[in-house]
Amino acid sequence: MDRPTPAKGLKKFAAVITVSIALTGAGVLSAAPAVAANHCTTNYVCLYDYDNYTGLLTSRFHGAATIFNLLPEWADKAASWGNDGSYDAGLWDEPYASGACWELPTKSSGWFGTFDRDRAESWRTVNGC
Ligand SMILES: [Ca+2]
Repeated sequence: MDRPTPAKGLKKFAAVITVSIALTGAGVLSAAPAVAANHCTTNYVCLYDYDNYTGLLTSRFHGAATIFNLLPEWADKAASWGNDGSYDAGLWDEPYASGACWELPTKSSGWFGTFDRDRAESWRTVNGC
């Protein structure tokens, strides 16, 4: 007669736990791509027309300290950003680094939100605000 010994039962229980952990891990991994990913190229800072990093308005290489005013077709339009550069970028509400400033930390991305969207008009890609 082949009856399970307590030791065999314990091994089976341990195997079930291992499988459960593996499945949980797989679930976490499969969820990761669902997190909105910005599509900015490495070492660039990108501004997008819409939330969720779509509708690329413009991108700029990191480390540029000169304040650039956004061209009229890009001004007051940014709704989300991605900073894939190695420095903190600064983005201002008005031309020539005036008005409110939003700091875009290195290796970050996000949305401006309902109050701050469609306002940015000048920027640099180093030194933050
Ligand atoms: Ca503005």
